[in-house]
Amino acid sequence: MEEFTVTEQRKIIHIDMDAFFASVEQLDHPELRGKPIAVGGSSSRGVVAAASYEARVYGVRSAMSGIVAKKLCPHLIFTKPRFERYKDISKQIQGIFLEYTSMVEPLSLDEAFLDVSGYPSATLIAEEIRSKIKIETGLTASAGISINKFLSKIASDWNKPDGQKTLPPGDVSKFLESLDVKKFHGIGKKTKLKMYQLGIFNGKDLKKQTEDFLNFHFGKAGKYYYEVARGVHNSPVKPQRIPKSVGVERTFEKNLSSELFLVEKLESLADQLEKRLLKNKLSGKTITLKIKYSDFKQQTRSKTGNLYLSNKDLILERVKDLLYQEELSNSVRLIGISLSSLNTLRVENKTKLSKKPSQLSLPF
Ligand code: DCP
Ligand code: CA
Ligand code: CA
Repeated sequence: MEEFTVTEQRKIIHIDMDAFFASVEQLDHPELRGKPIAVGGSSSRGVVAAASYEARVYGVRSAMSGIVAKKLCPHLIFTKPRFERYKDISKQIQGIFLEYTSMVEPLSLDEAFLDVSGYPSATLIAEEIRSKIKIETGLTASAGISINKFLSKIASDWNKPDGQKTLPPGDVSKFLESLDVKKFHGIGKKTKLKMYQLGIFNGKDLKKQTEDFLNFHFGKAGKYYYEVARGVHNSPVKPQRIPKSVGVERTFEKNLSSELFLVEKLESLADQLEKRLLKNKLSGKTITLKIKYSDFKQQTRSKTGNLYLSNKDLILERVKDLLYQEELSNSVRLIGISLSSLNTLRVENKTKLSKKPSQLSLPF
C-alpha cells in the first residue's frame, strides 16, 4: 500500500514595522515628519540604527556610519534612540497579534510570525492587523502572507512600506523561480557570490541543483537551499515562552499592622497587576499573597482556582481571602500579589472581516 503524508495547509503571516525607530521618532516629534532622519548615529561618530524613508532616498541605511550617512545626505537629522518607547510599542503590537492567535513568534522588537491557519483568509487578517496597528499606535506595518515562514518573510518586504503581499500556494513556484537568490532569506553576501560563481542566479537555477551538489558546496545549509527552492520550509511558528509568574509588590516606609490599611494597599496593587496582565495578555489560576514582616520573616499564602484571572476585582476578592485566612504575626513592611499558572489571555473580538466570510471569494 502506498503511504501519503498529508500535511495540512498552513497560513503564516509575517508582520514587520516600517522604518521602526525612525517612524516612532517622527510620530512623537511632528517637526521630524517628512524629513530625512537617522536614529542612533551622530554626524561625527556612531552608526545609523534606523533611517526614515525620506533618508533612504539618499542611500542612508541601517548599520551605516554616521559620517557616511551625512555625506550622502548633508541635511540629515540625527536623533537619539529611545529604547523604552520602542519596547512599549513592541508590546502593544504583540498584544494586537495575540488578539488573533496565541501562535505568535516575535523575531525582534518590530516583527513577528503568526500562524493563522484556522482562519478562512490570512490576507484579510493581515489587513485587519495592519489597520489596527495604525489606529492604535499611529505607525504603519507591512505584511507577507504565505504557506510558511520562509515565504511570508520574503513577501513582507515586497510592498514595503505600508503594504502587504500574499503568496498563495499556487503562486509559490513561479514566484521563487524568478527570484534572485540574494533575496532568499538565509543567503547572505558571501553565499550569494558563491552561488553566482556557480551559475546560480535565481530560484530556477537553484532548483536545478541536486541535493548532493548543494551539500557539497554549502555543507549543512545545502538541504535548506534544496528545500526552500521548492517552497518547502516546515519550521513551525514557535510561540514565546509564557512567564512563570507576574507579580507586583510594595514596601512601606512605616510598618503597617492593620489589615484594613493592607486592604487599601492591596487594592492599588490589584489594579497594577491587572494593568500588567493586560499589557502582557496573560491570565493566571494561582494567586499568591506575599507578606514580609518587620522582623524580616516572610510568608506566602497561595490558592489555585479553576478560573484564569486577570480582572482586578476578582484578584482583590481572592487576595483578601488570603489576607484574612490567618492573623498577622507582626507588623508588615512589604506586601505583594502574584499570579502564576499563567495562560495567554485570548480576546475574542475579531472584527467583521473575519466573522463574515463570503466563502467563495475569499483570498488565501
Ligand atoms: N536596527 C538597528 N540596527 C540595525 C538594524 C535595525 O538598531 N543594523 C533597529 C532599528 C530599526 C529596527 O531595528 O528601526 C527594525 O529593523 P528593520 O530591519 O526591520 O528595519 P526598519 O524597521 O528600520 O525598516 P524597514 O521598513 O525596512 O523594515
Ligand atoms: Ca522593520
Ligand atoms: Ca524587522
